Amino acid sequence: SAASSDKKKEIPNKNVIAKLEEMAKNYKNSADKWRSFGYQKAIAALKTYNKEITTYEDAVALRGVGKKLADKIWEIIQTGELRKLNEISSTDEAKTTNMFSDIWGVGATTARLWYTQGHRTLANLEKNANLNRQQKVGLRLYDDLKERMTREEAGKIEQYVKETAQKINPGLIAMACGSYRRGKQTCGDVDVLVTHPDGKSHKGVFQKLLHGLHETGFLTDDLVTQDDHSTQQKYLGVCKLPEEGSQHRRLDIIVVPHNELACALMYFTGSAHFNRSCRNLAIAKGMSLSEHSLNTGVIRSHGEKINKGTPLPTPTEESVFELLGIPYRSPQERDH
Ligand code: DCP
Ligand code: MG
Ligand code: MN
Repeated sequence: SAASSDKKKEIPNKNVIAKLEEMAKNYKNSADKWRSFGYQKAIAALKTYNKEITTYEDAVALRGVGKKLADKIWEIIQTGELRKLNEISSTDEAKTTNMFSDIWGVGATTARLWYTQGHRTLANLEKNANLNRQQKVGLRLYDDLKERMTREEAGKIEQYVKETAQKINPGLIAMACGSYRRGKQTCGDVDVLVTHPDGKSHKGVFQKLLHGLHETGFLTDDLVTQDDHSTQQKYLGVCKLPEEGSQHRRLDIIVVPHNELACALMYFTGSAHFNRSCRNLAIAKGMSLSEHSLNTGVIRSHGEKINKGTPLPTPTEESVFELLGIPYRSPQERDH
């Protein structure tokens, strides 16, 4: 029935994962990175497990989860709450560093530094802290950027970029990857991949596209423009739809050559956790996977690459899965 298929789509242990993610974030921001790693390992194990935890034994049996963490998982399942989280996140220091690290371009170290320097509010940071250009953008657009957008709005942003690209060259392909392609109902940003099927007409498009998007006022702020000697170009910035009342949204754009499309598409679709699993799988098979290619004949010594191997032909995402020796997974099935 529709109801049971709805249920299937829901992430198992959603509340447990959310609470453990909060714990990891709080420990990261309080400089306890080892504890934070511990929680991240448990979150990864839970996501891979992908079934509802119903007994304490289920929790202890999770890979990388010891008794103390299992107790916490069990407490969340039984009470819906975690007392330790309420305790560590309620201090003035935790609240302030969590708020600061939500600014785009601000990591845990900077957030803590500002706290020790006596900063307590965003207004105070704006007036007195030493901010770089990106952090200034992040702070100015704080409320807009920390909110996720609807899938519908992400689709409109994709469309806007696509139309601008196709005015430059009607043959260009522009598609939203990331959480949008994985079918999520909300998106943190829009990740647009641009390429051209003829394998050469993508060249020169990157700068023209950014220029076109700036010209109409669609792009409001640049964060990172990476146009070095790589085959792929990458842009991180902020855009705003021309509609009345629209908010600033994060937009990422990559331009890739067509022969790298499958690996770029797979990388940019994610999730980050899924990418990590695929890369580890490739390593275990003497290969290496990047956003550029899947290489075979890679030689490693003590984890270091001695020989980077040779790229295999990967005409489609399906071919990448096949070469890795795993069944194909649609984007919707790549959350973990
Ligand atoms: N990516 C990755 N490793 C990272 C960051 C990103 O492999 N450390 C890849 C996988 C991501 C994709 O890039 O899915 C896009 O990155 P985003 O940060 O935009 O993440 P998502 O689109 O998945 O989620 P969100 O809705 O939060 O943007
Ligand atoms: Mg994204
Ligand atoms: Mn992104």
